Amino acid sequence: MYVLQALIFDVDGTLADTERDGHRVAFNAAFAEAGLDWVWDVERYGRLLAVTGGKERIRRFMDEEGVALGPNRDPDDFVAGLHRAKTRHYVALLETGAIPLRCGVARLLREAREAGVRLAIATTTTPENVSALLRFSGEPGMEDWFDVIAAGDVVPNKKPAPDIFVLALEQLGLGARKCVALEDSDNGVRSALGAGLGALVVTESTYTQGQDFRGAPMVLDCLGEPDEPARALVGDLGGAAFLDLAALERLHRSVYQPT
Ligand code: XBP
Ligand code: MG
Repeated sequence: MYVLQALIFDVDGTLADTERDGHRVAFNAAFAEAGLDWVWDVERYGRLLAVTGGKERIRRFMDEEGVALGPNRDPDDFVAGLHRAKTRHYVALLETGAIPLRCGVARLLREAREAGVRLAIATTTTPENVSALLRFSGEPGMEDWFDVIAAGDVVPNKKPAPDIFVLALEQLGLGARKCVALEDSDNGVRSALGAGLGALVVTESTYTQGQDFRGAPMVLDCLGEPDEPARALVGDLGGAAFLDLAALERLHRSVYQPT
């Protein structure tokens, strides 16, 4: 029986490394479809990722480029239309199986489920994207493994604001001290810590290596597998090759019941 009662997962960069080869590609496909000559290369997209939320990111780009729409075009409608097209392209990309779950994710989800530890999601991305990722990159029915999926525009403020984690905790009906959060980015770390989730594991992703994860008691390069050991950058796995529930329980205890 575990003291920790739930794991709250971020999606992009944590469940799967989606940004560079998923979202970015889908944005560019939506821009091309709309007849725009905008192209977000890997480097530019990396800078734009400082802004969470796809619509907000398009806005930031338009501001940076000084894009002015004609007097009869409503910017919100314009951005919302582009973003809907991007989501369609992103889901189609996931359907090809192009974006696998990260190393160790399916194993840890399965272990938690078998042990009766509840699962939740707290993400900035659009709910449709979460369903598609779990369906096409996970396994059938994986979406139902999660008691709570808090995603997208359901909260007024996106990460690094704590809103989405606060909502996930409310919907779980649990206090932060009963949970462990898993994230990949500095914005996500700020959000989780802001919601009181001190038991927090970061797995660095393609765009977040070397970011400022101050306050996170554990930072890994991935969750790991028996044949693909994880490397601890902050904290330690006690000699284990991968992060499992026992390691999460130790982390939880070290944060909330320090000796
Ligand atoms: C990361 C985000 C999202 C995605 C794009 O989400 O900031 O905006 O980059 O998805 P997470 P949308 O909290 O899971 O790391 O275009 O649907 O916003
Ligand atoms: Mg993320």
